[in-house]
Amino acid sequence: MSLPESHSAKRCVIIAAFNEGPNLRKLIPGLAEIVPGARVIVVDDNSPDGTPETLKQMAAANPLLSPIIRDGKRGYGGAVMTGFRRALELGATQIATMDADLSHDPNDLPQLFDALERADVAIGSRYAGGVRVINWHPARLLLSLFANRYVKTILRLKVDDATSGFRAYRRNAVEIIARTPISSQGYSFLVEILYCVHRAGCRLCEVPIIYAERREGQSKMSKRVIFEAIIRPWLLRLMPR
Ligand SMILES: Nc1nc2c(ncn2[C@@H]2O[C@H](COP(=O)(O)OP(=O)(O)OP(=O)(O)O)[C@@H](O)[C@H]2O)c(=O)[nH]1
Ligand SMILES: [Mg+2]
Repeated sequence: MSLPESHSAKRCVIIAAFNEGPNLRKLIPGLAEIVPGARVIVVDDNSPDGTPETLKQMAAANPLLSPIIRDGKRGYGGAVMTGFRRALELGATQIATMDADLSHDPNDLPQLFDALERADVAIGSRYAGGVRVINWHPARLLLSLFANRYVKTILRLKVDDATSGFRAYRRNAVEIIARTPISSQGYSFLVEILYCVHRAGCRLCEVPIIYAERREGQSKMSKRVIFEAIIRPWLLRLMPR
């Protein structure tokens, strides 16, 4: 009889962070209780707010925390890819990604990991079965809803939230992503890797979550990110298999 996927899972949580010191100080200590034994990989781009020092201090007292400090701000997508590679090296079988800004509730992590019993990728979804977003400006919410409808139509993805960065992946899905050249950075990165695993035949599922707007720190949303989000789905659709 085969054991359930979660029974022997080696779990990793990847957090991309830039200038998120105060948020990381709130987020990281609680993770050990929520996902016992999980490795936490924080990929920071040498944040000028002193996050690298904070992470080094925290790691000295927490053997499950592995900070990776890159040599300058190089984008969200590359940070997550660096985290994926480290998680694979560490032998992880289930890998989650979440933001550092407390928009993603770490208490949802067990549900996301458990959903890997029935899928290769579990998406923490703001929009499956209704909208669950707290404190977003209506214009921001409309932009996000429109972006999702746009992506879903062009790429024929059967999910309601293709731009959520709160996800859990089985190792096989991360291996597929790691050996694929991924070119986007902002939200498009999340769409591109989802499309990549979907095309490779991975099963996707959505787990409803509540998303809260960040309280501290600054958004890294920019015009460049929005422009990329408009163009990229077409480039992906035209890409040969
Ligand atoms: N290492 C690294 N992390 C980044 C970079 N850009 C963004 N991040 C992190 O990626 C996560 C998501 O970025 P946010 O700025 O929250 O972007 P967002 O969630 O799309 O925007 P908001 O809804 O406004 O918060 C956060 O934890 C950021 O700190 C980057 O260039 N390098
Ligand atoms: Mg955010």
